[in-house]
Amino acid sequence: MNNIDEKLQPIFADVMRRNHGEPEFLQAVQEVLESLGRVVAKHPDYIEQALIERICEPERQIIFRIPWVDDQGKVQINRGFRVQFNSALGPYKGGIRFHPSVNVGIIKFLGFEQTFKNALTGLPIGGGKGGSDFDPKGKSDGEIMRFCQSLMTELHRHLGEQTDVPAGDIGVGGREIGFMFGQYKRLNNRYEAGVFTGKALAYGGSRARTEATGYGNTYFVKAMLETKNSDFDGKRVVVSGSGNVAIYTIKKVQSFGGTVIACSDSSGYVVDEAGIDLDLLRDIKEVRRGRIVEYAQEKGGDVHFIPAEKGSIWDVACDVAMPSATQNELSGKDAKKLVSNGVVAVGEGANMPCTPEAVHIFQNAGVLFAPGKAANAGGVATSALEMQQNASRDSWSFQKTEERLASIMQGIHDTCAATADEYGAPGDYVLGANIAGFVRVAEAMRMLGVI
Ligand code: NDP
Ligand code: 2IT
Repeated sequence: MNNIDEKLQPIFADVMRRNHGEPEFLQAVQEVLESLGRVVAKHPDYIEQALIERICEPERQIIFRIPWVDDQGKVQINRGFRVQFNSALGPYKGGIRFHPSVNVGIIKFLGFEQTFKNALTGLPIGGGKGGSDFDPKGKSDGEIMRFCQSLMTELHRHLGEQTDVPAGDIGVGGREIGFMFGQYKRLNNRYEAGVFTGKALAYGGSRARTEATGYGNTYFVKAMLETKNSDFDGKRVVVSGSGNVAIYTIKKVQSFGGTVIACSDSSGYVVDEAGIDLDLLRDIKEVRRGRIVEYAQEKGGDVHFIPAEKGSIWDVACDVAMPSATQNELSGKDAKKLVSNGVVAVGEGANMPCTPEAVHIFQNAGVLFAPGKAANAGGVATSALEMQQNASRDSWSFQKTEERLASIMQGIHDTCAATADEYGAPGDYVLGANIAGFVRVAEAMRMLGVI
């Protein structure tokens, strides 16, 4: 069963009927609807005007074939997706994910979350997400390029700086964005810098975009700790993953005086009680595209690697947990362990990394809990700053861009906290984020007629 208000039960039943077989999408919708009971009590017209039903239905879904030729000359086929979820606040905006687990339900859940996240930034961006079941692991640069070009040969017709603006996500970083933007530019014969974000500085990227998601989550957790007169200084922190979000979370936590003692990839995790050596981690992950076990092998001493099948990174005792790998990576069992080990704050760097049971356990135990759609919004917010720089043919300093990011994150924190207070649930950042994001999108949609 669920905790959805009875007035909203028919809406959820309909969403389940229309999207069966898409558990992640239903999980994301359920979580938002569980927060909206108090909103419809105040605004019955959201139900009368079918605003909630409309927000749960993507505006457009594109599914396409991606044929490409591997280094052996063999033809390979992958499936591509772009879900253009909601454009009430601006052009569709959201990343592209390359991972073998990608399917339409995963991209829909991400596009749905993105819609509210983008609304929370206060910037003019709608919500969308894309991806492919392509597995970039072990592929050569030439294979990655041919794949990205083939993907863009279809996707380009659906994009545009005023229409739909992708960026990176799991498996998509600067290299892939360069290949996709390059192909878009050829096909359209236009230097339309604002059609992609996460670009390299050399061709229209923004300073601090690479760092933005991890830095932003760290600013958000810092703001939560401050409400309890606390900070990162001297705290033991565990960050899962070792990709873009994880690496820059580790960097910012360290600069605030915290010690990150563990990180991971899909094969397992490493524990380094002295604090993760960021230069070594970045060399392994960003330069060599290696595996996390190499960190333990190269560090030696007390540093050890635990394979994924032998244990969970959430068994490591810590004060702050920042899951930054993937959806549903932190279970109810993991949450119980973290609570029994004394965790005080959790900030979701990834999208929906904690299962609903885990969220419940944290909130019931009084742990400060920041949901991804608020805590990891710094990435997309800085993407919007990149679009702003492209539109004005400008390039800001790192300091100016980071200051904007920090103030946006403080603003999102304060909005979530104030909304939770207003709706009678002080300290509930999940409720605050869901309501504040939803109301912004719903109000814009209402003014635009029946769209
Ligand atoms: P990366 O591809 O750079 O890194 C992903 C990391 O997570 C890798 O360490 C990867 O390990 C691990 N991982 C991925 N899938 C799984 C899995 N199924 N099981 C265990 N580990 C896994 O991606 P990002 O850092 O960009 O993204 C991480 C999360 O943050 C995602 O949820 C993404 O949606 C979210 N996010 C990203 C933003 C961005 O700007 N990049 C913005 C906001 C949210 P391995 O290499 O072994 O696969
Ligand atoms: O999940 C996300 O917010 C992202 N992957 C970043 C999206 C973006 O457009 O910068």
